[in-house]
Amino acid sequence: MKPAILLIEPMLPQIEKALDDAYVVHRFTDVASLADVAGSIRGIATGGATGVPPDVMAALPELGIIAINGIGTDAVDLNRARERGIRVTTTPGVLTADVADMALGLILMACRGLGTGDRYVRAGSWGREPIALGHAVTGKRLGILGLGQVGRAIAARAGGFDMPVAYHDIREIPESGHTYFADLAELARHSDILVVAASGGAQSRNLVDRTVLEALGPRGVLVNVARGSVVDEDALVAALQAGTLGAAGLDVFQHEPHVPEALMTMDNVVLQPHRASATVETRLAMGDLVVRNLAAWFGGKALLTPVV
Ligand code: 8YV
Repeated sequence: MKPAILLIEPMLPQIEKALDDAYVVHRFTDVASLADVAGSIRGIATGGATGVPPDVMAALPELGIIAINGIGTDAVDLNRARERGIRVTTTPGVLTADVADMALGLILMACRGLGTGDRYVRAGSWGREPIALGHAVTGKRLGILGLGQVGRAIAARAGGFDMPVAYHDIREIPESGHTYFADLAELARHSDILVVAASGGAQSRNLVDRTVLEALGPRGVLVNVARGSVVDEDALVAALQAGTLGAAGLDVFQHEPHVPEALMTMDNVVLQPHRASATVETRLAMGDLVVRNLAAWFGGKALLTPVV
């Protein structure tokens, strides 16, 4: 008999088919719907931002593995998982390039006003009214918050734009060759563009606060491809409204899919619906890792990419 798993967030049809072939897959709607099958569920597949709600984890006595289709672990209680002996896997490496590409895309859109230009052409304004100039990207000073795999991939791409790179992280990474700032506000003051690539969770909550945004300044650009929780969203909206921050490119938000109403009408803000890893190629590679991690666990073999 096939073992049972819970699919909390939908995946590509090919990936879901592979799961259906190997398991009895229960698609999550709410905890109450789990009641009848909870005792049979031994595995979970879920998204990085979605994770596993605590009441769902608590409702599954036989749970042995959580395979996250992403690199973020902030929506899964890793301590509780450790206590219960539940293994947790993520999908590192395979999404790095896409997320870094998204960061560069948001930088280009925010600085060069690509969204504004697109809307201007579509509105038939070309030839009828002027459009404001954008700001150059090449040569601008780039600050990166979080020099992990994604941060380093962003730094590598910035080299193509002759951007000097500096960063803030928990500790200095001398082999990176980039300038380290132990103080995030100092990094912001030094940077024209600040990209958030730090992982979410309690330790990074609201790291980018009013002080950091003020240090980035009225010509500064904030880009976030990590987690909305790393940026104080109220402070961000206030800074953009007051003009103490120049522009923003945002793929993630504090309470997704909610986006603060005030951002919707700002021409100096570029908005994306949390889709930095959302390409066919990458989602296939991520899904494949989810499938292989689950198969390894159910087959009693070593996990490919465990975090717990
Ligand atoms: C995905 C993410 O959008 O990697 C993560 O943690 O948040 C994103 O790559 C998500 O995991 C898919 O739902």
